[in-house]
Amino acid sequence: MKTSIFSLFFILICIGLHAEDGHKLWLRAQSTSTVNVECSKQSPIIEIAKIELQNMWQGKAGHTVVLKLAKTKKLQGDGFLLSENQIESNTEAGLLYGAFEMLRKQQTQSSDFNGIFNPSYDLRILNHWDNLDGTIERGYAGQSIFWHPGSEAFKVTQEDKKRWTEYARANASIGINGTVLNNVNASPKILTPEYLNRVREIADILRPYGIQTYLAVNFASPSVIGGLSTSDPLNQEVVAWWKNKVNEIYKLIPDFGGFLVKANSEGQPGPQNFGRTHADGANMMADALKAQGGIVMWRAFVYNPSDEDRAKQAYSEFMPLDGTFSDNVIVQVKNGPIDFQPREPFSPLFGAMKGTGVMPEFQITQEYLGHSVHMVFLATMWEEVLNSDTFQEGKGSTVARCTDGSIFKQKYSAIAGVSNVGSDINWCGHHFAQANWYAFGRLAWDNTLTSEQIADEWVKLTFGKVSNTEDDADFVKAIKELMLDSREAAVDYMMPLGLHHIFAAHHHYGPGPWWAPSGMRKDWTPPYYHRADSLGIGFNRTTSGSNAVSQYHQPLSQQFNDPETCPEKYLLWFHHLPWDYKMKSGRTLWDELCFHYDSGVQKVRGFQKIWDKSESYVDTERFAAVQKKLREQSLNAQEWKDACLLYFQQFNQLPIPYDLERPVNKLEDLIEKDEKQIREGRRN
Ligand code: GCV
Repeated sequence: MKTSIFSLFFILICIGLHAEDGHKLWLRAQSTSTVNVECSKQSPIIEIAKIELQNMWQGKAGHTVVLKLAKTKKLQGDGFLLSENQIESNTEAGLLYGAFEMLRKQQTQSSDFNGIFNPSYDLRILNHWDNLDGTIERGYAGQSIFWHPGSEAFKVTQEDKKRWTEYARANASIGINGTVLNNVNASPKILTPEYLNRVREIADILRPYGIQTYLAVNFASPSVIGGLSTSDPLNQEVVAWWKNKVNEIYKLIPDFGGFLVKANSEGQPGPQNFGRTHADGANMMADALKAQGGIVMWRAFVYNPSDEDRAKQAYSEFMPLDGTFSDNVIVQVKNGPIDFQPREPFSPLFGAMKGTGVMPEFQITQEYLGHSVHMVFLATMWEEVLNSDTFQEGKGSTVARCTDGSIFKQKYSAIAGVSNVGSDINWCGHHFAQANWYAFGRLAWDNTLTSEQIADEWVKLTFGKVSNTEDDADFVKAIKELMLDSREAAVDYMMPLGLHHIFAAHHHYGPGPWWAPSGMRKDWTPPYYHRADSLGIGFNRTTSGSNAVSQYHQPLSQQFNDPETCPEKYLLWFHHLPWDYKMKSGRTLWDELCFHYDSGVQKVRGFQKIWDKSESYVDTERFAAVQKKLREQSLNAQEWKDACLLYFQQFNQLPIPYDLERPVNKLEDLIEKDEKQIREGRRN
């Protein structure tokens, strides 16, 4: 009896040790044979490339791979040339990326092995909105992996180092080569010696993986931590303070990347506090960094509670400054004109700022797309943005080509993603949210990849389904379809047809089209955005309204201006239309809205079916975890549909089409549920 209990205990421990917690991300292959890796040079990066090849090798046993540092013109930046026997690159980091590409091709059984792989962007950067107390703004996967509160703040443990190493490896495997360690709502304390020393420790671990460290800085630092009476960028003491600070940083971190700045936005200080412009502020910092090769990423996310349509404000403020920024300043622009909504048209700044370095900012963390509860694969959204034609330099001036150096010869090409990484064992809170981290890296490396290609790779790498059996292929196909459909589903059950920002309260999770507490800034409340009334719904941004359409290049401004030619996915973004407006489907606007909300719910119910059918292909732990999240997503989708339709119905008094499923929630219950959450401080 004793023995059998002992055995059972032993078995349980073994199972526990092998429990599939998702920690290994897409890097779970183990070598099936040996490989010889040769390189005439030795360095920490090259050593890692060798080890990775040896540890994950799936190719011919006894094969030899040569890592060759070259000076080849056809290779750009960290680009590499791949063949079965050799990886060639002009940079050491390129050899590491080549090693990971070779392994990825083996693991996904890809047939096109040879070729040149040049990165689309020089700088492929994650932005962490991690606060120094260990919390993460808009983070849904635990605490910061970089910062700890209280007495733990400056201790670097073995556990920290292990996590930073794993993090660096995961990033290197997808080509990410930079990371901003702290929140853009930056604490000035980040520039104090204690924190800079910790930054040095982190940078030392990231460096051998080819990752440069950057910091978000607070514009008022000279006065807050430097003891100066001002932070005016034209004041000579302030200029000297930043120069000294930059020198102090480079002594600790010789390959430091530079600063990210959120200025004069949502209460953050900036040059305008001193009557100066964004360019004055950015150039002063850029000057301090220039000699060391550092850059400034200056965010264009600005808006004030003025009468001007919020969607127009970034363009209004930044366009007059075009051509006045130093060449080591890159203006960082969110993908849409408002704020990472489930769907927005691209920001009109892309392609318009012809004399300025401009980089796209995507949000990997799902602030507005169901946090770490909803399964939403974001590659389709980013693909849509990157492929949007701005027409700024004629047809084909896509956002991708306007920002990656193909059209404008800016000194640096760059792209940023707001990270979804936290201390959770599976890194991102939802197993499928890992796919968004993966997708961002892959698109930053190659902005012509399709979301279908990326999903295909990720599913195979993450669930190990690469055998060519029909069953495995069916599994990969089904999961891929689910992922590719997931963002449109979220748009449908949250904000179809161009609706945007109709979330409840500050949490940006559930529906709240009614939410407008008295005294609240109007542009922080949903009615400002949906403008529903007895006559119709939508924001009039045409020439007869806020005229945001004029910020787009022809033929887009004209196309967006007319409801007949405006793509229906942006209809209510640009137009306020009557409830009985005739849609392309022949339905009225109201019926179409109902149809989209219902279809979003049906899609999620369909995802549940697909997932349940996949049970035998997925390990028990990840299967159960995803199943649980899908259940919650399904309930949430229903709430979104019911809340929005029942609320809008109050204005138009029209029936929900009778062939659609009826609401199952009452509006007053949903409002009460939301208010209760606000009262209890949950989800704020
Ligand atoms: C870091 C939105 C978010 C804020 C975020 C801000 C930004 O407003 O809700 O949490 O602040 O964007 O991008 O700066």
